[in-house]
Amino acid sequence: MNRFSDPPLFRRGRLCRKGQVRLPEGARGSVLIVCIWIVIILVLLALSIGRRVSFEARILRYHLDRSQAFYIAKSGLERIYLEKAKDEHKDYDSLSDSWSNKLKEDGSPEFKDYALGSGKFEIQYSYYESKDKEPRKLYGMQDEQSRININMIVTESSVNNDLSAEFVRLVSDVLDYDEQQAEELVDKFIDWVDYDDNKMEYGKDDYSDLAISAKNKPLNRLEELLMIEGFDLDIFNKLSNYLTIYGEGKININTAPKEILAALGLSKDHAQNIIDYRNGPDAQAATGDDVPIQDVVELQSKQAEIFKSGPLSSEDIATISGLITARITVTSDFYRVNSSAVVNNVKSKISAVVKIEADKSPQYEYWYEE
Ligand SMILES: [Ca+2]
Ligand SMILES: [Ca+2]
Repeated sequence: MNRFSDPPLFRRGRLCRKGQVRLPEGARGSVLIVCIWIVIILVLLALSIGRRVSFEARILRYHLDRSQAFYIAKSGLERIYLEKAKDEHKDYDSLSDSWSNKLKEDGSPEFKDYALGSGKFEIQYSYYESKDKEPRKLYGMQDEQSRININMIVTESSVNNDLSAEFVRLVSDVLDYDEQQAEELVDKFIDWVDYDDNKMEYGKDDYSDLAISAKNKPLNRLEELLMIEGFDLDIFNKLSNYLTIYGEGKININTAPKEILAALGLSKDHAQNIIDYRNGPDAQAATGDDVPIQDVVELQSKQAEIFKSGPLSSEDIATISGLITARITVTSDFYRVNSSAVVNNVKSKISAVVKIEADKSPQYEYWYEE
């Protein structure tokens, strides 16, 4: 037998069987403790890897849900544009049209909780009829031409005095200002956007005290009003529902709130008459019995039915005639749309202002994702 064939493995150990070593008592305990530690470390490692994998899976799930929610919100936009394209009344746009507030047979809104894929979307806005009435939630697009476009007040070379007078009337009505206070605010707005550095009577074109200068260009966002002296958040919030910077300027008398109709130069009674007429017998906007004004000339031809507060004076007739010629319409090309979608509690929202003309693809004026 080779003397090297079965060497003792440990000098202090005792050979018991071929290849095995019996350790002393103390050493055997140490090996057990080491083994337990190794097992503990392996378990902790497995737990930490498991946690990390599950965390990453959750993140991945969130991103998948978020991306699905975005595309569902986007589909919501396409769905409501289809409603506009299907609109049977091409000659007029009103609050009872299906793009504004479509109701299902059971009376519930079509565009609330609209199921699509693994989620749902909702298209909604607040309809303001007048400052004395609580706004109402409608499910559809909002007519941007129910608002005054304040970017039209100033051109590169001049101020449109008729449009600035409308803004003064609106400010005075909505903020309960007297004429002087309203003119001061509007003059400051005009100086901010007009192209020169000449101060209006009550305006402010020099902002060097704030180390800035007036923009001297049209607004790109309505929120820029907050840069102008005199406009604070409270004033902005009260006015912003009536104002826009999009569109070509004409006001749709089927969708405009009372304060806008009055700002155009109509008396408050006559503005209310128009709203009562278009709301129909149930005195509620965006319902089946609404009576949309189908042509601006109805303000003349149907004046007895529309202006129930009393016969029109020669001055009223002249105002209405002027509005019909240049300022009002019963159709709209510009719309505001808010589409929010939810997939597994993950939300995505798109807000947009879009120009929709017959037989043309929609063109975006504004787009915001959140
Ligand atoms: Ca200026
Ligand atoms: Ca109605």
